[in-house]
Amino acid sequence: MHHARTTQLRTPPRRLACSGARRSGAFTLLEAALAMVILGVGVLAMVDAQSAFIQSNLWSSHAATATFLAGEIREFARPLARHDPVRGLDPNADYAFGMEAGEVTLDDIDDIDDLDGLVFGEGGDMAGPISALGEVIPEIAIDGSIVLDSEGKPVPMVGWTQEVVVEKVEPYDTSITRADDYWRETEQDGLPPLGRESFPLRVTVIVRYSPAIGPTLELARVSWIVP
Ligand SMILES: [Ca+2]
Ligand SMILES: [Ca+2]
Repeated sequence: MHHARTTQLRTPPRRLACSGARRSGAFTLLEAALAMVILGVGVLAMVDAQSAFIQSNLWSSHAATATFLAGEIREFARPLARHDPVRGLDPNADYAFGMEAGEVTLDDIDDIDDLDGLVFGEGGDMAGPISALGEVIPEIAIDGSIVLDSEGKPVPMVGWTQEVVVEKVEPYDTSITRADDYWRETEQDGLPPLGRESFPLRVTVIVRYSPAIGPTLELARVSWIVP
């Protein structure tokens, strides 16, 4: 578009330049002015592209962080049994998913259903985000050092949360979700009997980021089936 306009405007000076040297000087100035406008547009466009690059770079690094944080929960859950090793789906708690009585801290989590409904991170149920080893991931400064609070303790990674949802699913069709206390004593709808603790689980991790300014964003949602 700019190119076409430039050609059009440049045509008259060339024709008039033949009629006198005095005038050609003035038009050369006009041409210089036009060149500056075009250069100006070019530089503005470059500045714009630069900020778009920074924006998309920020987006991709945040998307990578979100995927990483979801993966850490997956690794954390990998060695755990589906249900409590001692109490199973606790009859004293109406066979509910979640942490058993007496389980309070991160270290007490010893089965996958303990994770149901938990949010790791600021404003959540527990400190976080957490790593595969069950440790709170610290905030890292630009120089690579761990950010410490006024008491010298590491500050958890700022702005990030990991929410976990655990659901019981049908082994013959994992798109069917069952209630936490569901089981089948006899064959139903062609499906064989199955004990309360014998169903696969679907674990979903939702990673969110709250920027300093603006609304909280969901940046990753990862699900897997524990057979
Ligand atoms: Ca437990
Ligand atoms: Ca449990």
